[in-house]
Amino acid sequence: MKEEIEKLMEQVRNLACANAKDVEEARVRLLGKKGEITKLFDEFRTFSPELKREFGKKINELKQAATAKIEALKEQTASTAVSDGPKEDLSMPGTPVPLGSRHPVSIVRQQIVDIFRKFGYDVAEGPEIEDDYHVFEALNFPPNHPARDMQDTFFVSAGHLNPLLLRTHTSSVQVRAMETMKLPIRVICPGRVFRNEAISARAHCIFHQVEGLYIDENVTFADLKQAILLFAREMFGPETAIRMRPSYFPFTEPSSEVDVSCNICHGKGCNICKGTGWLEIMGCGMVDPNVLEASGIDSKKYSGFAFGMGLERIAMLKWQVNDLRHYFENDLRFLSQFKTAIEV
Ligand code: 2NM
Repeated sequence: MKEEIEKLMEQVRNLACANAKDVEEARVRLLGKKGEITKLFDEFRTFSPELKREFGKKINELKQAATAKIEALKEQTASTAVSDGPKEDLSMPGTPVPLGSRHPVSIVRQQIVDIFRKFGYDVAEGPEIEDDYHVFEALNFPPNHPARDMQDTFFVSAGHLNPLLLRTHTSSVQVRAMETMKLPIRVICPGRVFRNEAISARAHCIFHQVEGLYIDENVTFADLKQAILLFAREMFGPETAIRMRPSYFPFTEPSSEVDVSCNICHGKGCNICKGTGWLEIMGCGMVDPNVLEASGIDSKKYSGFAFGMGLERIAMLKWQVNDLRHYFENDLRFLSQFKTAIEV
């Protein structure tokens, strides 16, 4: 009995366990119903009073030591309870996380915003759900203009004096800028716009614009032309030329379309510029005095120019994308081609 107790005491002292499962196994082996210490107690019970006196203290010490050791080991291994599988190999290479890429429309927007920031423009954003006043009324759209029709605009709530609708251009943000900003105003407004169009390779019901507005005393068409030329050279390269063609917008007078020289064929004519040597990139004009006055700006004292461009269109020209729908389909075969354009 003596050797047995000492042998088990030695085992208890040297007991070491890597995890909770090993601790439980040790507990069962020593103190379980058929455990070695339990068996010793069974034998002990059959002893004569003298023998009991001889071994009682030792056997109790053994039980206490074993119980304490098991408790201590349980605590130690509590956090390893789940790691009874193979241990983590910290020298293994990490799980690769594929790098995402920026959307081509975001890349183009960032470029345009950066250029105009450099020219001293602020950036403003506004609500996509707008009211008729900020999208049409304040921008000199006549009451029966086709854009105000259900055919062309998505209405959120119609049949109302000032219905809510999805903005068809970001000019509404510029109206809000004219209402609230101190003059002179230099602002560009990037954002998503909505038009009730059948979706095709060349049209979509959602697209993105950047519009710009500059209002101060004595702003002329020459300032407009210079601002656009500087922008075009920053955006499309220092050799870029611009051409302006007369046009019409309700909010500007005079109005113009802007073309840039085709930097694929350098004016010789190719299939991108359809043989003309020119690519249309934006519309612009001098802000109509009615628009200034509607927002409380004195049109005798102040004048301004404004311009607007479609980002999908510019991205199409930049990367020769032939179908607008690619921008909205989230097909990684398309999107992952713009990986190299990540600059941050
Ligand atoms: C364009 C073309 C021409 C424009 C006008 C205004 C405002 F609010 F000042 F009247 N914002 N944007 C404008 C002018 C937009 O986009 C093709």
